[in-house]
Amino acid sequence: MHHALAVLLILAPSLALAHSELRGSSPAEGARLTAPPAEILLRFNEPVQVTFLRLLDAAGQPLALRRAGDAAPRREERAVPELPLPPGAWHLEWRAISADGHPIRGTLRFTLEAP
Ligand SMILES: [Cu+2]
Repeated sequence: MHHALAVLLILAPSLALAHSELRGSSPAEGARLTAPPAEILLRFNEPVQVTFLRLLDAAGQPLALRRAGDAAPRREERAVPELPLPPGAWHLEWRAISADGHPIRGTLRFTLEAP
C-alpha cells in the first residue's frame, strides 16, 4: 500500500471520533456563589454516560449527591446536594464515557461565599 494512504487510514478514525467535551456547567467553573446551589448541572456537547460524580469540600470531605436521572447517556447531567452546601471552596469530580466509548474526566471548581 502507498505509504501516505496508509497514514491517512490510520489517522482518519481518530479525527472523526473526537472525545465528547464538557461545554458548560452550573455553577460555572470558578463561580463565586452567594447562595448554595440547588443543583449541579454538567452540559456536554453530545450524550455521555456519567459514571462517577463526587462533590468535595476544601478538606476533601464528600457531600452526598443525588443523581437526577438514570444511567443512560445524556447531554445534561444533573445532581442535587443532599444538604445545603456550607460556605467554602468546593470541587466536583466527574468521570464519564464519551460518546466515542473513551473515558473522559474533569473537575469543576466553585466557591460559596460566607453570608
Ligand atoms: Cu475518544
